[in-house]
Amino acid sequence: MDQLKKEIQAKLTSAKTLEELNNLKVEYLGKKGIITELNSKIKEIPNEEKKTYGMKVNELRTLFNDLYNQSKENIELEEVNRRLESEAIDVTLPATKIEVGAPHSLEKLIEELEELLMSMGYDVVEGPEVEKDLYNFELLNLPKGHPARDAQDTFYIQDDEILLRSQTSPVQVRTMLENTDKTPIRIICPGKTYRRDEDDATHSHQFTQMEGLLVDENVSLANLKATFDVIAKKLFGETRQTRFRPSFYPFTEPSVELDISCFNCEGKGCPICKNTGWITVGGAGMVHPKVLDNCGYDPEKFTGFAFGFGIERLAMLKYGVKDIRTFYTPNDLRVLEQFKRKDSE
Ligand code: 2U9
Repeated sequence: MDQLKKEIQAKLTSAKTLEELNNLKVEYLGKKGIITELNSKIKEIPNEEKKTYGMKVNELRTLFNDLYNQSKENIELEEVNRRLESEAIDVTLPATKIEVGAPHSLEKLIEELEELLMSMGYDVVEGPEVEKDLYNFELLNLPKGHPARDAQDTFYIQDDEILLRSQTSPVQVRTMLENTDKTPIRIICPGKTYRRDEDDATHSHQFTQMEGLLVDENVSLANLKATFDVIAKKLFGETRQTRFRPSFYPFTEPSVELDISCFNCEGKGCPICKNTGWITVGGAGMVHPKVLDNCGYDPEKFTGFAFGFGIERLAMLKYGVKDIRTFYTPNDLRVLEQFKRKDSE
């Protein structure tokens, strides 16, 4: 029995795999196993020794089971450790660089403007590209037959009532009508617009606008100037100066052209500013009292300013793009990659 004990101890503690362990179980505790056989021999043992004999066989079985369980636990633990080791991740290794796409330059510029104006309290509002003549022209003080709404310039879709919007102004009209007399209205409206232009280096039948509108009590042209100043400096540099030039739009009175001092020559004169020192980047004005009235705002109580930018024109100036068609002939990676976001964006 002592010899068997030693043998069991040696075999079970040196087993390396679960298979080896199971073979040992069969060898000792199986139907014809060594311990099973010893147990069945109890019949042949004289009565007075049966008790001691039985206890010794039981001791052997308990020893076997204890060592077996211990050994099984160790082997399983070793297996887990081996797997964890093989799956270990070296967190100090440099990460795989994931190539991400770049936003379109027009999108990037719209986002920059949106972020700036949202920080000034503006909401971004979008609207349909297929519009009613009513919102695109009529309520904006451009009645049918008005010289400024040449039917040749507009894509009409159905008779003369449904069209592709020629500006994003109908979005402002809709917003005002939905809010009548609630102030302030402080919105920017970016989006696609359509005009029947012949496409060339500076014209496109489909282009992008961002218009802004602020309506409240006591809004003045000085507020518009200050707002334009912030936009000009953010887009074209802190040293930009701004000026208004008189203009005419049916929906604003007075109306102005928005000029910035030339960022290329700082006002000395160069081809970009055509030697004037100034570059026109958009248009604006005080909302015409008739438009306020048409859109449900009492012109005796409220005033407002509106401004409009052609995003392609801003992007051409800002990024030095010579041909507007570059924006619409996509997939030249050399162009796209210049607009990849930086980690901080
Ligand atoms: C409402 C009232 C007034 C929007 C305005 C301009 C001046 C303007 C041009 C810029 C370049 C169009 O893309 S462009 O050619 N836009 O000059 N837009 S004021 O005035 C509004 C809009 C809505 C209710």
